[in-house]
Amino acid sequence: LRLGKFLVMNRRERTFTAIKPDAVHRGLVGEIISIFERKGYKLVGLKLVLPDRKLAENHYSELRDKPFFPDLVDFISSGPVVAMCWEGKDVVRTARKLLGATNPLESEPGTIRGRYGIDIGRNVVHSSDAVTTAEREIQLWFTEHELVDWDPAVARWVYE
Ligand code: IDP
Repeated sequence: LRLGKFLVMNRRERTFTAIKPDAVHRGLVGEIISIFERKGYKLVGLKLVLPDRKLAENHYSELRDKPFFPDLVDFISSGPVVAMCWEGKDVVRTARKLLGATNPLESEPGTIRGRYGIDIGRNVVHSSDAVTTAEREIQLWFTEHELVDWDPAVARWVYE
C-alpha cells in the first residue's frame, strides 16, 4: 500500500509549459497541446495570456544579463502566450525532451522545436528546466484557484 501511495505521489509532478507568441501566430496551439495530451500527461492549468513586461522579465530573470534579454522580453510580452501546467510522472524532464534542444539547429527532428522551429529566438515553446524552477514558474503564471485537480479516467491505462 505504501509503495502504491508513493507511485501515486510520483505522478503528481508538475511543470510549467508555454506556447510562445510565434507558435500562437502560426496556428500551432492545438498541435502542441496534442503532443502532451497524447503522451499521457494531464492538463491542470491552461490560459491565453498577454504577459506584461514585468511578467516576462520575471519569468526570464536568470537571463537578465544576456545580450538577447531585451529582445526576448519584447518577444514574450508581445503575446499572446498559452500558459499551461502539465502533471505526471517525470513531466519536467520529459517535457524538455518533447521540446528538444533550445537551439532548433540542435533539436532532434521528432521534437517540437526540431519540427517547427528554425531560429533560437523563435523556438516555439518553453518548459521549466527543473522541478524547483517549475514550482516558481507555476506560481508566477497561475493562481492556485486556476489549477484544477482531477482524475483522468484513463490513468490506469497510462500508468502500470
Ligand atoms: P530554454 O528555453 O531551452 O530553457 P534558456 O537558455 O533558458 O533556454 O533561454 C530561454 C530562451 O531565450 C530560449 O528558449 C530562447 O528563445 C532564448 N534564447 C536563448 N539563447 C538565445 C540566444 O543566443 N539568442 C537569442 N535568443 C536566445
